[in-house]
Amino acid sequence: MQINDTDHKYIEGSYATLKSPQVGGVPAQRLPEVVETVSAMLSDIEKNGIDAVIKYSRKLDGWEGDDIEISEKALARTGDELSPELREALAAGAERTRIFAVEQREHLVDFEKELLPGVFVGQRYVPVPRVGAYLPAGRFPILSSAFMTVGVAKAAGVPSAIACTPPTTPTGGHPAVLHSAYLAGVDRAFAVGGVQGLAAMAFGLLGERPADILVGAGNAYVTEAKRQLFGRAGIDLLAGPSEVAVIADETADPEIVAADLLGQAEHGPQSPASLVTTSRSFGEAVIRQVEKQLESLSTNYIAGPAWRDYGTVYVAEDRETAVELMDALAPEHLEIQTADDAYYHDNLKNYGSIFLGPWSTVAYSDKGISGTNHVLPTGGGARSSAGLSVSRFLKPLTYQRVEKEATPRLAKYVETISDYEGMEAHRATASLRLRDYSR
Ligand code: HSO
Ligand code: ZN
Repeated sequence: MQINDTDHKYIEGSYATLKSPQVGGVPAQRLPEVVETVSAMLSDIEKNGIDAVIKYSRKLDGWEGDDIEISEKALARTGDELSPELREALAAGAERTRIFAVEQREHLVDFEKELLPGVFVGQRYVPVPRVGAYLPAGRFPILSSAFMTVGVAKAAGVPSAIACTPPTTPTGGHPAVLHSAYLAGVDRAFAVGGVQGLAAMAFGLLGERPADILVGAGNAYVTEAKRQLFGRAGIDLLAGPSEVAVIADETADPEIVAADLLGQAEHGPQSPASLVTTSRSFGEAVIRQVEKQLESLSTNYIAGPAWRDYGTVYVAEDRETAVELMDALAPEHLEIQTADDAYYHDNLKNYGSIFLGPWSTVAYSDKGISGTNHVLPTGGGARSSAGLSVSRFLKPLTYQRVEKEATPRLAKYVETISDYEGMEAHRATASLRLRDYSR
């Protein structure tokens, strides 16, 4: 909920106060102009193929090269341009994200059960064959994106994970973004961005069959392209502006809480940052700290408007109300800094990823350093969905195997139900088996 008067960023929090269209932040915007531009580009690319892809890349991104593919050799050398410190940090992020995803993979178990004598049913996790990942390099190059998309897909056992990233030079992609893709185990990488990059993967214009699923965040055009391509390919989720929310009480440090709010407000001028606190004086202290930190922040031009327009402090009368409020907000990232973090962890149900205790902070996961995925639902999407994880790249395929002896236990019921439904051909599939069984 937006309070326009910056001196009064408070509302007495209760579920009723949240019944506003701003709950959970601003959903991914669908401006008619964006919808139309994307739709025209997709039809053009579908009809004219790779030539149209290159045409848009030249026109929109200033591409001047010939081959949009980053060769295997060039990919392997992407680290050469980076400092040893950055290389080490990225290697740690790639490895930790992989370890977490492999652990998740191990908890997805295949099974087979004998449901009835002679009726065997089961489930096998099978990786999606072809993944197309989008790696943004816009306002900020988000270096860990490749770990979360390509790296997690590879940990799931996906055979082909290719990536597209905007050209940041006339003939190539962003070196650190490409290095992250290399560390994540990308199969092929291409310097082509935006709608044209996604379309190239979805329509199979890169010498690969069409991608089965498109993953990764981007700007409003990229998000709209994913929306329009959904159906032809699967998608992970539609990401809106990044969000942060904190539940903190008077045992927390206002300076730390303020820093963590600004830490995500920095993503964009529409990024919501919300504090839910059981202490009004603590809320006031955080507001003072935010204002103070904004004064010297180099990204004040982004985080400042975000805080003014989408920053909120809710004062909840007790922890039950705090939980209710936060579940209604359903934020992408949620930090808990209270005297009883376990209570909140046990009771909260709607968030993308939670950060427990004053020593945990969103950026640890954002940068891939604490291993969990940062592709998470925004705009209240966390009410129904979790974020990207290894399970999104693995399909729980089911099967059944019926032995002859089990025929009467199945066929009779199917005959009865089919008769009632009036579906004679269905009935026949059971009746014929019953006939053969009795022969
Ligand atoms: N907060 C973004 C991810 C990120 N931010 C990475 C900085 N680096 C979406 O979860
Ligand atoms: Zn972030």
